[in-house]
Amino acid sequence: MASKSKKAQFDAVKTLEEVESKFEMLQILNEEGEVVNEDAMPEISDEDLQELMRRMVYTRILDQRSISLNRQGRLGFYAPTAGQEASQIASHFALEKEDWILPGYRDVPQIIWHGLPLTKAFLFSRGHFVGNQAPEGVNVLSPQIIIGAQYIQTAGVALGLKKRGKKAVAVTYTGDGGSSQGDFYEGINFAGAYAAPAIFVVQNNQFAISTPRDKQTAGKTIAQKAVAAGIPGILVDGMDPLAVFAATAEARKRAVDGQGPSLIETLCYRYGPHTMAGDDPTRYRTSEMDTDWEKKDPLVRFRKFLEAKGLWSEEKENEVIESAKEDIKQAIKEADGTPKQKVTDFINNMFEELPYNLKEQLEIYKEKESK
Ligand SMILES: Cc1ncc(C[n+]2csc(CCOP(=O)(O)OP(=O)(O)O)c2C)c(N)n1
Ligand SMILES: [Mg+2]
Repeated sequence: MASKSKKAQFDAVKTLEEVESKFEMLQILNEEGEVVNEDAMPEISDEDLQELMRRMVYTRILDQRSISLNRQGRLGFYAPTAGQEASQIASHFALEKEDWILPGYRDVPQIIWHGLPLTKAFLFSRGHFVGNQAPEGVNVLSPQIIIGAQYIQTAGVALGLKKRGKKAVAVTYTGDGGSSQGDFYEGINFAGAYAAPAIFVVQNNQFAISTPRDKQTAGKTIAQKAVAAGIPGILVDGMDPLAVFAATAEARKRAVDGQGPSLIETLCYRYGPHTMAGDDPTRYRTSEMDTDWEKKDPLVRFRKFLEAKGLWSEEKENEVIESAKEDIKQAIKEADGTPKQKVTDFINNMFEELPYNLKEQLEIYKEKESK
């Protein structure tokens, strides 16, 4: 049948354009350390501002030391964090002790600031089972290596918190690459459907190893993926500690008030390689790109902001650097002194109730280790 020349009653392309245009990036502190969005300024005391800076400086030193310890063969798996301090530390700073963190492999700093001893972080890097045992009351899971898997686990943890009537949230992190996984969509969708108190953070550092962000999705932003799950999503300047803090604090408030989960995309950059296992970023990134992003550095802009308020000084910064170095020295010594793991430790640590085949292997290794 010939179609009548009727005016379209709908315009799906326009709908998409309208939705995408809403996802503007939230920035509070610009690259010069000036407040450019007074209305969005979070409530945060001078002491907390200083503490946030202290943690970011400490974490930058931890990253530098971890890289050199890895090169000396004294650490194993390590995924560098420099450039992502605002994304990681300022989001964590908006949380409370009773919240649960489900990190990815690059998110070791957040679980350290949540209470995981540095020694255990080093043991995790060495693949030692003690590194996967968080002390009682430290609500963290081990860093997830399977990309995106922590998103589904977070929906479950958040639902558990809700069923127990806890005023706490489950917070998880993945990367731009992780947002392409089925687990990502399943996690945010399920949490949305059950109004589970979760915060889903995507640290968009624009590369999944060497794969650029524009190969992950046709979407203009990753934040907009929240719309399909019926949950709030926000794109944040991931180099701006105040914007990341404000967005996370808001998301947490909504979650504990019973309003369900949120998705936060933090636009950031990792200065180093993907991991210390040998990738070469110069093969997939230009030095111009590196320099442009280093100008946005979260520590530089926060330092300027704090100095203008009389809240930071070179002296303060040096104290933090020295104390970080001292802590790291002690922790690596302690890690060195930890008894080598035995195969039986490894097996015993995997299940509460061992399956029959592992029970058999356990006996074999008990016998071997007794000699
Ligand atoms: C399910 C799964 N597929 C592939 C890998 C291999 N892998 C390790 S890291 C990575 C890239 C992830 O990139 P992104 O999510 O952007 O996080 P980033 O490393 O940039 O922080 C891939 C593909 C994996 N660990 N798990
Ligand atoms: Mg990435």
